[in-house]
Order: sequence, then C-alpha cells, then structure tokens
Amino acid sequence: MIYDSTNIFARILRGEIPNKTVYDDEHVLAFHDVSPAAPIHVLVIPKGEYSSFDDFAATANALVIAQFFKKVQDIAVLVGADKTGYRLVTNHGADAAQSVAHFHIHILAGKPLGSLLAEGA
Ligand code: DGP
Repeated sequence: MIYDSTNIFARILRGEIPNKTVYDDEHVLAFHDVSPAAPIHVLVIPKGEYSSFDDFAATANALVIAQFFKKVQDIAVLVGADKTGYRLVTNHGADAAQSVAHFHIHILAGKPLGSLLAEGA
C-alpha cells in the first residue's frame, strides 16, 4: 500500500483537522476516536508515514517499532485502560475494513468487550 499523505490522520498530524489529544510527543500522537466503539477508544499513531501495520512492521526500523509498542502500553495506562482490561486492534487492508491508510492502533476499553469478532468465520 503506497502512503497517501491526503489521508485524514496525515491531515490531523499537519494540524489541518482538530483532534482530542491524549498524548503527543516527537514520534507518537494519541487521540480519541471520532466515533467511539467503547467508553475508552483511543487511536495511537506513529508520526512517520506508514500506511498500515503491515507497512510499519515491514519497513520501520526495529527500535522505532519497539518504542512505538512500548508507547502504546504507556498510553493504555495513561487513559486507565489497564485497570479492567483492554483490547488492541489494528486493521490492514480491505478484508479488515481499514478505512484510514495511516497505521493506527485502536485501544478499546471501559466495558466488557465481548468476543473478538461480531461474526463467525
Ligand atoms: P480503521 O477502520 O481501523 O481504519 O479505523 C479508523 C478509525 O478512525 C475509525 O474508528 C474512525 C476514526 N476516524 C476517522 N476519521 C477521524 C477523524 O477525523 N478524527 C478522529 N478522531 N477519528 C477519526
């Protein structure tokens, strides 16, 4: 997947679209999802141009990947998601219904989240 810098999260990173920021540093931005699927629904994105998890894991350097995932855990704690449990979701490509082509992790928490998928195989 080629990175398209017109995607909505690239626009958020450029400050063109407002967001409800949870955490911001040189490498990572975390913000509330615009249409939350759980009481806590935070998106964590790297500031680098990666179109999906698949692209990130395949092309980013190992230290960047490790630091990003450590930061996801820090942010889960920051928003209190660790207290009763949380789910991480990342979608890559059409079958996963990825709708924004900038790598992001969903942190979902704040209620019992049920089974992994709404539909069976
Ligand atoms: P995915 O389907 O995994 O690509 O998830 C994309 C998520 O991004 C979806 O849960 C809705 C969220 N989203 C889309 N546009 C915006 C936006 O402009 N602001 C925020 N905060 N979230 C958005």
